Amino acid sequence: MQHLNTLLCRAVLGTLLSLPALAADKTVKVYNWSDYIGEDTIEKFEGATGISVTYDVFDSNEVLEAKVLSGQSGYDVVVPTSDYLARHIKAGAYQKLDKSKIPNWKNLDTDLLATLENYDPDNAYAAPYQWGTTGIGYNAEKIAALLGEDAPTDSWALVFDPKYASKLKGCGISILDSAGEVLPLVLNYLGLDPNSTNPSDYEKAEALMLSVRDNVRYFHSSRYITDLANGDICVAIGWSGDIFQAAARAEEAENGIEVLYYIPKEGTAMWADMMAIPKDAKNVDEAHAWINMMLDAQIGADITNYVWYGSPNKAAEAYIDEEILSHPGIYPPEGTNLFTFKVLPTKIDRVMTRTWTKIKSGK
Ligand code: N2P
Repeated sequence: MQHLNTLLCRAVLGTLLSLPALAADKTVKVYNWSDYIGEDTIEKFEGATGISVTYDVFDSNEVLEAKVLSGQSGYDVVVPTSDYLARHIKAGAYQKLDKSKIPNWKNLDTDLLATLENYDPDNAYAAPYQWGTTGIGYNAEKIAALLGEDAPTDSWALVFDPKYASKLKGCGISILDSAGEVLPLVLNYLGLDPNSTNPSDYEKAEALMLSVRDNVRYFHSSRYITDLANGDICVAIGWSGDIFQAAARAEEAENGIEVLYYIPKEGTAMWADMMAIPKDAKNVDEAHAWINMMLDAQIGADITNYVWYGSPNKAAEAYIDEEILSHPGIYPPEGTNLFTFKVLPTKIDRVMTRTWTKIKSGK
């Protein structure tokens, strides 16, 4: 009897101790872009799966790349842009996805998946998360006051032509801090191939950037959201959804600031950010559960409705606000002048990094 009691006691204790321990053991470490998820997405995932989430953010592919290529990212899911993804796949940085653990894969837009095969053949390593464009966000009132009728609010000239940029110096210009994001835009503005492999093209881009450098308040890839919303800067080269989020924040604050976004007529980059599982991931099942949940129609729509980036999820469209689906800045109409990033040779990559350092230091 005594023996049985001890056994029972052990069994009960064992259950009590091990169950919560097991639940607490289930975690997933996610590394995503800042300002890029729905308000309650993490909470919903935790509630539905019992997996707890460690969620860290970055604001540049370069920062993410350093971690991923070190082979010790410390994360289970990361979200590089498709051209960076391609490079990381070649370096052997990711594990293949097990699609049998991602039943929501069927929700994805098949045309988009076909395009993404340029970076990831057979879509073997990554699922699209959100996509968007890079463009210009500006404070409507300040630009009108400083440039009047002349304001080229349909062109990169607003920032890339010293004639205009010099007049905006005082109210504040910000530019994304990324060679890979900005140099292709400058090349494209100059009428050159945005994916040029000719080093002398980068000299031309450098010369143009140095001609406006003095007018630039800062290079940063996330701070502009708050600063545009508060009126601390008046122009930003930034990502579509981030600028719409700045506009929404200004509206909520009722501070009288109107933030607008445009895709310059000379053309811009359209990109997609991709969910992938690094080789060193410790929680591979949980990583698949995360990816699967992000591809749920309602969750996908919640994300887009909050961050105002395009959704790769066809099934989500039924739940996405009409205002977003019909917005030309989010779902650009046919005929919009758009290009995509290509994977460039390592040599050119180095040229870009050096060029960027020179531009930022102003020398
Ligand atoms: C979100 C920025 C994501 C877009 N803040 C960059 N590819």
